[in-house]
Amino acid sequence: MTNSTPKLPYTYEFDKEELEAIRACNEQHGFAVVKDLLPQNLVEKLKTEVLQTLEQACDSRPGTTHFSTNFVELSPTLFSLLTYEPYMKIVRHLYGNAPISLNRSAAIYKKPGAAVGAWHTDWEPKIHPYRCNAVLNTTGASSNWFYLNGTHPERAGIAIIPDSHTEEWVAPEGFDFTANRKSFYRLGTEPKDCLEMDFEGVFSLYTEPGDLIIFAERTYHGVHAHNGNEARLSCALSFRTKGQDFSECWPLPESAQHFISSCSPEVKSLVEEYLGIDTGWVSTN
Ligand SMILES: O=C(O)CCC(=O)C(=O)O
Ligand SMILES: [Fe+2]
Repeated sequence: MTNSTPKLPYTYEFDKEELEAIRACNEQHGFAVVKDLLPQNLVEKLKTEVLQTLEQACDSRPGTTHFSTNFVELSPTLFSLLTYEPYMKIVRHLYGNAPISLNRSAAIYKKPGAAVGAWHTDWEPKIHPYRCNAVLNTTGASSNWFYLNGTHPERAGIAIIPDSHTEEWVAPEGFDFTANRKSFYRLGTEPKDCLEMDFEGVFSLYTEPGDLIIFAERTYHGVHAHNGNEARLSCALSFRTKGQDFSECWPLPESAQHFISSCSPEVKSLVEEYLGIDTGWVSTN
């Protein structure tokens, strides 16, 4: 784990009612943590649903990581957060209470023994040929992660670089960017995505199971190695403002079609522009 985690000169952990402070911190510093947002019963249900979704896909090898990229379509509890007001009022406030759409969702099952997850930004440019990440991660959507076992650098906890969420941000001292600024590498080494977890600017997060970690689309993040003894379970949602142009996009997948048409009128406006995801899709021009 990193020994150099500095104490930040500003508050980044908030109570769920501190809507404006949460928004302002994410805008200014590229991240914010909301303490104690989900009650234990929702955390337990989400854990069960992450396990149900990903455990059977897991092989017996230690240290592997498994992803779902349409978890909101599969998890009744993650879906129920779309009408969970303590959460949704934070989400709406992040977008200045403008009309918003569900952008994407995820779940991750990470086994003990997993190696460091390389530093990267989720943002990537739409330079042909590009894939769905370039479409869904250039919408201005902040990620909302629920680390259901909490976050700790000993147990595959996430680390971020505060203030790395702007186009103007320069790589950490002694590093340069890899292609398209996707990651960075230490000068004098091969230009490969950075796996170091202890250099100046790294901020390792510590959270409890009901906490929410918000970070901006461009914020650089890396994941510590998993030296704990239970699988790390996490899930995420993201939202974007409505009315964006998706003329270059995959056809609405059947699972997303089914998901949208099965939604109650209460969440219609949040899901009517949902695109689902087709991880095999490639841009045509
Ligand atoms: O494993 C994590 O916590 C982070 C995953 C991540 O950064 C991603 O899916 O883009
Ligand atoms: Fe990421």
